[in-house]
Amino acid sequence: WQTVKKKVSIIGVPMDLGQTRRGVDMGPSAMRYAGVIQRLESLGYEVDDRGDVEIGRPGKLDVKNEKNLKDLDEVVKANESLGNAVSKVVEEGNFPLVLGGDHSIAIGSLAGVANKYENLGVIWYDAHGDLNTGDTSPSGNIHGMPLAVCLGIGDSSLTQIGGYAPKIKSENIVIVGARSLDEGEKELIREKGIKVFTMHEIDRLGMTNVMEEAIAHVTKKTDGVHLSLDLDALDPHDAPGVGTPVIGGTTYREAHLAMEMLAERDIITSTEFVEVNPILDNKNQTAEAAVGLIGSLFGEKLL
Ligand code: B3U
Ligand code: MN
Ligand code: MN
Repeated sequence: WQTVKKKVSIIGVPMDLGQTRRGVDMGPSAMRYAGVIQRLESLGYEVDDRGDVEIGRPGKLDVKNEKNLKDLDEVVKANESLGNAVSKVVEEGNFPLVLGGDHSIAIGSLAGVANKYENLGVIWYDAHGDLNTGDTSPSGNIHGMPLAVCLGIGDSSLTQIGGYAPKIKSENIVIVGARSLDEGEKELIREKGIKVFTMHEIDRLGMTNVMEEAIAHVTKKTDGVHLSLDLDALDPHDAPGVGTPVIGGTTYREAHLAMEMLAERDIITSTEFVEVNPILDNKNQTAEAAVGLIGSLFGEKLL
């Protein structure tokens, strides 16, 4: 016998306007080139590649406005389209796999899934908190803000994408792999009581215990869990092709273990893999790592 496997719908988002290093728009191509479709098909999934969401080109790139939100209009437009595309996938009963693009696209992914659940949980696997707003951001880069936006914090043009806010509640979030948090982000984490497993906890408890606790936390009050995986959570040795590498990250093996534990528990209902930048990469190593992790998340075993 074979268990019924959901059809996986892939949506590419060649977004690079949420930050200032060009090249991350090629992330979806790099992951397709690294064989993401074949990898899922070999695991028995039916895969339906819906192509890429269109990204507008502003006349001038990286222009900050008085709100400290770079290229805001195009980021909003693309995330509205992504939200609609993801929403359709969920309504058809398929599993949405979103390929980025910079992390600002999590706003659209979550806009498309969050209203399909009573209480959506989120695992934010990232070196960063992505909890800035225009007021706290040191850069004005919207890719450092999506988790705050999904909590309903920030400019309403972002928080209202998909027509509703907030998308998620602070008690249903867990951040794993953090090692670069800005002051405003730390304050928000304390104020909202957001559960964070920094690299300190991963070193101290080990990835197995961290993931056990993370899974317990994120499934307590929820009826679905979105995994938002930023490749910069991995150590730059294992994932060099990212815009903002931070030394001292999770190893390739720890990341695989985390994905394998999520597969065993079968809790993930939607996901995105973001921040793969082929221009900064070493022979597509980071896209290949991403595809390997996607394999583990979808149930691939070593034996
Ligand atoms: N926290 C910083 C840096 C950053 C956030 N996300 C990434 N980098 N990838 C910021 O600009 O908000
Ligand atoms: Mn991120
Ligand atoms: Mn990051």
